[in-house]
Amino acid sequence: MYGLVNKAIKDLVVSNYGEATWQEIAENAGFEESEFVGLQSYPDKLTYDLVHHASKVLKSDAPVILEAFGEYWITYTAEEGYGELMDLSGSTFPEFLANLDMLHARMSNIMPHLAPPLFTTRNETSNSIELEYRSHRVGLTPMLFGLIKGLGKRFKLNCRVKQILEKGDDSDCHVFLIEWE
Ligand code: 1DX
Repeated sequence: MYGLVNKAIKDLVVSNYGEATWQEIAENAGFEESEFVGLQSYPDKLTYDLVHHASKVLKSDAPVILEAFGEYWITYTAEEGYGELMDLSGSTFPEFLANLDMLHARMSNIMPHLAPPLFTTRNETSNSIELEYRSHRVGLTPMLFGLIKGLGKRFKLNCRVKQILEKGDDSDCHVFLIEWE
């Protein structure tokens, strides 16, 4: 994944636990450089290792960290220069969700190593929507809960997210039911 992802993980850890805690996590994960380069592509394994070692050091389950990280990603990227990209992706919450592939296609044009998941929306009502999520990465559905909640907050909505389908033998996608007031 692009270094921006690892930078966001670092930023989340440093702002909540301080630089020393981050140093311990980075060292345990075998990351020896002092910084990540946001626009450089890194092996996915590094990101998984960072989450794994953050989980050990912070004594918190990996899914909890992934969910917090997903929520953080929305505000972090908005502040790191991708706010306009997000503004262009929809003026309402359901519209943004429906445009996720377009957002990723825009990024892929300039970031050829982007390996984004695929999203489809379905069964939209006035206060709910279902989101299909297909990824070639495993284990990241907890992050999706945080991403969706963080995105809802960006639209000043408090939403509930529940997973209604797990990827399995019969399906290649995870499905989330998203509801708001
Ligand atoms: F619900 O892979 C709301 O590297 C959502 O299964 C979900 O392959 C918002 F640095 C800049 C850059 C770069 C900006 F320039 C990405 F390169 C992308 C900013 C998306 C905002 C996907 C990140 C692939 C890296 C992936 C979970 C789970 C998608 C992370 C969240 C808005 C983004 O994102 C999986 C990669 C951006 C950028 C957004 C993503 C890669 C998402 C969302 N993804 C790179």
